[in-house]
Amino acid sequence: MLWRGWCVACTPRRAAMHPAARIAVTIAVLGLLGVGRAVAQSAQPRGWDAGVKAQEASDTNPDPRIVEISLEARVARVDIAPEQSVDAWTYNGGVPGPVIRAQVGDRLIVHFTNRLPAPTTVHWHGIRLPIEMDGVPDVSQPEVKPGESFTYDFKVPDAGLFWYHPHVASAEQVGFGLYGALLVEDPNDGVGVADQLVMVLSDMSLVPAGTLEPADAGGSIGTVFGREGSHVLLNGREHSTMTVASGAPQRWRIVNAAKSRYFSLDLGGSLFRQIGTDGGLQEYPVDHDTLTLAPGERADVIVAPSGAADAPLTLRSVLVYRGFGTIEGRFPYDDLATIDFADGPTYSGPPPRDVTRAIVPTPVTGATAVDLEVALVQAPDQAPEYQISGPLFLAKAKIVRAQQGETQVWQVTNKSSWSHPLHLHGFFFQVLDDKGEPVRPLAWKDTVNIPFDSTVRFVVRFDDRPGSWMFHCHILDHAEGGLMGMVVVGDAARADHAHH
Ligand SMILES: [Cu+2]
Repeated sequence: MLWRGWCVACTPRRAAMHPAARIAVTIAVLGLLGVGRAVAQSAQPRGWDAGVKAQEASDTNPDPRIVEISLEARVARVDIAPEQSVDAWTYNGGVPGPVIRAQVGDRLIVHFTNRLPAPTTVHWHGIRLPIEMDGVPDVSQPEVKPGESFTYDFKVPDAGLFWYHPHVASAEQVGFGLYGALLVEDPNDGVGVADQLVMVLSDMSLVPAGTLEPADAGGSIGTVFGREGSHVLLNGREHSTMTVASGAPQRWRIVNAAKSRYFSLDLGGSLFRQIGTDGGLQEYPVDHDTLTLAPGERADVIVAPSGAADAPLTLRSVLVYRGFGTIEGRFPYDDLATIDFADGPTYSGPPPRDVTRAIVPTPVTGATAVDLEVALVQAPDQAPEYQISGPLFLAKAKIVRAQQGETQVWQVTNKSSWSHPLHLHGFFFQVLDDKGEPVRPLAWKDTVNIPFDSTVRFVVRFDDRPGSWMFHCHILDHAEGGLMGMVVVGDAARADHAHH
């Protein structure tokens, strides 16, 4: 059996050792030339993912390197469980919105129309795009008002799983159902697992009458905790079923699109082999018993659940302790999906290969130190409020400045009693340990969890894309509640920054 696209990721050592590798390289090169490509074949029964798969966007552009789609935000009736439908806020009528698929380097054109009763925008989480396409109102574009349209048009420079969601009243709009996955594939990534499932994890809160719960439920306490939905969803359904071949490897591309909930996936003891994270493949695989994703984070994992036809597995999410009040008195897990095993022999094909990626550590020598502190403050007779502060900030504007090409080491200290997943727009970073060394395996991140009472460091290089880039907590209630700032990259920063 041949595994597709072995050439790009394989090491010279591997190619030299293994004659089969040379054949695979030749075939992959022929594939690039359009002579035919070695493609891993499905090991799953027909229709194995029909009960869980998300809708996909249709590309109307005949150019193979351009993906052109229409995206409409509108209120629509969706079924989140067999006995539960709700008028949600949707992209193209579904929750989640359609999976947008592109190949690395493609141009993506999205004709967006707002049919919601409120203004909105679309932010492309994790994509290293120009600021004009970043979807932040008043910073990169005006709000798209009801009835208006906006065309997003940019290249997707990196392979990985990304996602899209509004950046206007985001706690409300994401909570009401506005999010979708953007999968940028590298046909030569060498992973060689044909069966792939995009998983959008989220939740939604309904009042007993079956309508959406208002986004301000619970008042300022709800904001401080971060509101978690009453219905936990995998690709928009409260409970799904898939039927798989026992032991056959499959690739799951997972995004946590919930506005506050952390997910920690459990597959009944079956391992998650993580091969990638926010910004594509990581340096080498790591096995996990449970796979934890804070809001905004992504994981690329290989799983090979095995069992008998009469003994299904359950994919569930166990509670994650993200601070006081987040697990106490709550049911310890939520079931996401049942994994049934098809009749037939256990998979006997080759195991998936070790997927590696050469990532160069970003040099920290000469980097500018940016120290930030997150705290919960409460003035007398005022609601408690998250604040982010630091010596490089321009007081209340919460602005960090950077020159194009500048490398910064951010040290973020969380002095509050709850964890915060910090997301930086437009740029990837590498997480550092407490000695300033890069955390292994090396990986590109755009969202990192900062546990309560702890400090996280990361190194980021701001490239040649000037602009005002947001950073904020991806517990969207916290972002709306003040845990948000901005990095101004480029000319505007220069004068102010002479002392570096
Ligand atoms: Cu937060």
